[in-house]
Amino acid sequence: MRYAAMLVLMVVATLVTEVRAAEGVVGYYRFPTIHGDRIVFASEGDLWEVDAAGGAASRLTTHIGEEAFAKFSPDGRWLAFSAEYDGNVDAFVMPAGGGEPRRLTFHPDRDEVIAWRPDSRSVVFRSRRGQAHGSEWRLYDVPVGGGAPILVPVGMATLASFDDDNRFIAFNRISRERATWKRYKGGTAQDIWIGDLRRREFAKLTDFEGTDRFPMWHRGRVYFVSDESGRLNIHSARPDGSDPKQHTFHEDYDARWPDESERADRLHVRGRASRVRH
Ligand SMILES: [Ca+2]
Ligand SMILES: [Ca+2]
Repeated sequence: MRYAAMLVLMVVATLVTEVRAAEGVVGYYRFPTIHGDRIVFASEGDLWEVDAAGGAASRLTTHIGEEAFAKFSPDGRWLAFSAEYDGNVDAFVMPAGGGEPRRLTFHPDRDEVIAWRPDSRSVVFRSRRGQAHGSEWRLYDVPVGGGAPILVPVGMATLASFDDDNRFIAFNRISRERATWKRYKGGTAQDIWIGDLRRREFAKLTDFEGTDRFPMWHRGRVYFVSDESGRLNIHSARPDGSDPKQHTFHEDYDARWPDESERADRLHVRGRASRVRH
């Protein structure tokens, strides 16, 4: 498992180099999502697709509005993302291979795509709609076919991932992933929470005083990034907090905005593509 994770991190570094060489320009590549051999990422205000092995990237969107936060559905059929097409950020979905985006949210607050439910039937996005304080995000489900968003009843929540049975959620209550502060240990340092959606029971997975964020549920473990080593690296633990492990050991750059995908029996984890200097 450890070697698979490190291998894919290396592949992404190669990918960035090859994309740069193919276009003859230096890019800024953010918010990657992976499914099987396919990676979609954001750059130049559009979404791009590239093979996980590297090569030239293809532009999936061309609208003047910015697209970001793309997430492949677990079955690989769909690509959900957030875009500024109609005056503010809303959630959209389109076929994974490209096609006409279909709008899923219509609220004047930002609606940022965070995850999919395991059955690929609904998109989970975060929004501050209806909140008195601007820093309090909530999670909402919206059916892939469209419909009224439904609050995910876990209280304050930002980044999230669901187990394969759709019973448990791993999530952050606080959003600080855009901040560039290093080794922050103040009052808004992020921890991972585990929620049992059936029994409505919640507990902290992590208690490190620094940053633990981007939970990714995978085969009975919860993976996340933590700066416990001084840099943001990939860690994991069982849902009860036992058997903690560190999987990557980057010392120069943080692993940011990771994503995971199932392929055969391997876990794919990658760092933020833009961590490569440009
Ligand atoms: Ca665009
Ligand atoms: Ca909106």
